[in-house]
Amino acid sequence: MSDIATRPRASVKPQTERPRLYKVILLNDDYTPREFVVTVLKAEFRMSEDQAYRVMMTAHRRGVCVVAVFTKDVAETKAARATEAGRNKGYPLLFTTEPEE
Ligand code: TYC
Repeated sequence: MSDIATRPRASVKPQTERPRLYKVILLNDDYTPREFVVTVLKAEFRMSEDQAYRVMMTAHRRGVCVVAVFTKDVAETKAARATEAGRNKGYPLLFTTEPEE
C-alpha cells in the first residue's frame, strides 16, 4: 500500500477533546427583590440558601456573577428558565450565557 493511502489525516480532531462549556451569568438590576433572586437560584441551579445568597450578593455588589458552568444546551435552558421565572413576576431579572475560554 502507498504512503498516501495509509497516512492518517492531519485534520482529524483527537477523540479525547471535551465539548466547550458555557457559563451562566447573573446580572444585577435595581428592581428584582433579593429574596426572589435567591429563590430562583435555589430552584433552578439546586443551590443551598447559603450559596444562593452569596451569588446574589456578588451580582448585587459587582454587577455580575458566574452562577455555574454547563454544556451549551443545559446552560441556555437554565438561563432561559431562570429569566422567565422573573418575567412571570414582572421583574427584569436576567441570566445570560457565555462560552468559557
Ligand atoms: N439589586 C437588587 C435589589 O437591590 C437585588 C438583585 C441582586 C437583583 C442580584 C438582581 O442579579 C441580581 N433589590
